[in-house]
Amino acid sequence: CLRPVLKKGWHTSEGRGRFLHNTFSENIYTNKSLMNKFDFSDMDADSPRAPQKKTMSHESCQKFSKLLFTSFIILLLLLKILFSVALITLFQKHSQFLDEKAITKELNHTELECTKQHPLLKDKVWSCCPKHWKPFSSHCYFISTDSASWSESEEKCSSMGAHLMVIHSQEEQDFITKTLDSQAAYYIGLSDAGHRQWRWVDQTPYNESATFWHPGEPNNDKNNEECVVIRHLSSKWDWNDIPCNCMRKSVCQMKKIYL
Ligand code: MMA
Ligand code: CA
Repeated sequence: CLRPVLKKGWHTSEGRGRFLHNTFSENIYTNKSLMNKFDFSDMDADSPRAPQKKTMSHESCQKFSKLLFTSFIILLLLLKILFSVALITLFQKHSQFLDEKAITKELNHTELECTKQHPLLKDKVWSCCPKHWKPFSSHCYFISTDSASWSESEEKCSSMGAHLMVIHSQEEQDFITKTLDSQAAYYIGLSDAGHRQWRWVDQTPYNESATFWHPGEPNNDKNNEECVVIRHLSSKWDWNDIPCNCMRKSVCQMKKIYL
């Protein structure tokens, strides 16, 4: 855009004033052109401080970028810390929940009745049985008053974390029979695994010398008596084999819980 103005100046006879004006214009245009060349377009051309302003602005911009970047990194770090803390807390809560669930599953009962152990037994001080269960020696006993088959009775005991009663001694049998109804028969945890192989539900060995069969039993009457009840006959509590599908009451047993 400089050239047309200069041409106008050279080819007219309007005099010195016009020429000077054109020269002045040229100077102005030259300056403008230079400024265009150096791309100061966004600055005030009349101000000598303009380039300095530009430098300051660039530095500020750099500082601002640095600050923004640092803030971003700090924010990222904070987020990372926050996320880690949340993750650890969540993991701890989950572990606690699993532990509680395991304890509940292990206990199977919400209320316990406990007695203080001998003071010499330091580690676990309390021995407990679930509420409504009877404690004897190292076990707890539950008398089921509804009748069921042998396997259903065992399943019911199992659902409470117990099994059908395993009789280890005369004392144990006497303790439990004191509380039973003498008109009823109760399944115990003894059954025929086949060919008169007697098996306790808790896998303790069948010890012939610690059995309490009624005289003449087990007789496997009609060849289908594979489960055992304890019943009161001839003023004595003893054992009889009966068919496993007979509906009878039962006694559940579990080990005491030590806390
Ligand atoms: C019933 C039944 C048997 C038992 C006999 C004893 C008739 O059958 O309880 O298991 O052996 O009585 O007489
Ligand atoms: Ca029998």
